[in-house]
Amino acid sequence: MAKNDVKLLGIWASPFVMRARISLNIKSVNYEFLEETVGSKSELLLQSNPVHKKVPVLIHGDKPICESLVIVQYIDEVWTSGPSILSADHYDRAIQRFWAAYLDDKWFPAMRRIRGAQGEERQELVDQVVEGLALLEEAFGKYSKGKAFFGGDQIGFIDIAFGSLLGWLRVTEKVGEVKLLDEAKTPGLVKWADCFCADAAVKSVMPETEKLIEFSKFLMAKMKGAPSPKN
Ligand SMILES: N[C@@H](CCC(=O)N[C@@H](CS)C(=O)NCC(=O)O)C(=O)O
Repeated sequence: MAKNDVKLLGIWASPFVMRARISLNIKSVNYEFLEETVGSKSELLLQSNPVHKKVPVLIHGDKPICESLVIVQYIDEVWTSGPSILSADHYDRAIQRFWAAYLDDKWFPAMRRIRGAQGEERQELVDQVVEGLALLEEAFGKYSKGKAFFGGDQIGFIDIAFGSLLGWLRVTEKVGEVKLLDEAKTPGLVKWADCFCADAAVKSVMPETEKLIEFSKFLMAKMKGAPSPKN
């Protein structure tokens, strides 16, 4: 596949964009990364994702594919010669999609609200996120079967869906001064997070926590016209 046949519209700090990048790395697909400018949407983005106008968008040849989890599944189905991301078993695939949907619909929205919340609302969000991590710890024990990843020996669909959120989890822990991934309560996930971030497919695209913190400050100050920090 020529490099120009695959393009990815994204923003370096986006956890959703990271899912596509990790998947392309797993499959050893060359691609061109087209960085969007925060606060303005390129013509190509508006044309490629007219419904949500969000990144990531994968452009394969001249065909756009939107929504990070759809993109990961597309990559898995198209580049079959690389390691599989979803299981071959139908039930296991359903379970993997279930947890990815839980992360996107429930867990991540609660986690991202912690930093801006206060008092009782904040405590409720922290409790919700910690409860979710306990469920994920249990799921990890069940699906990893003693191996490093939810997907077993190699990174799979739940690993990508969840692992891409780790950078922003760390930002919340640091800026929000709250411990979420805890060695005592979620020892399996703590170990899993280390393995995930150390994996060759992830290392080059997982931003440093300090850079994400800078970026989140920039987002908050965006109205004042601060320049965008680059990865
Ligand atoms: N559900 C989408 C979420 C994508 C998303 O929220 N992307 C953000 C960047 S992290 C975005 O493009 N935001 C721009 C906007 O909301 O206008 C996915 O999984 O791809």
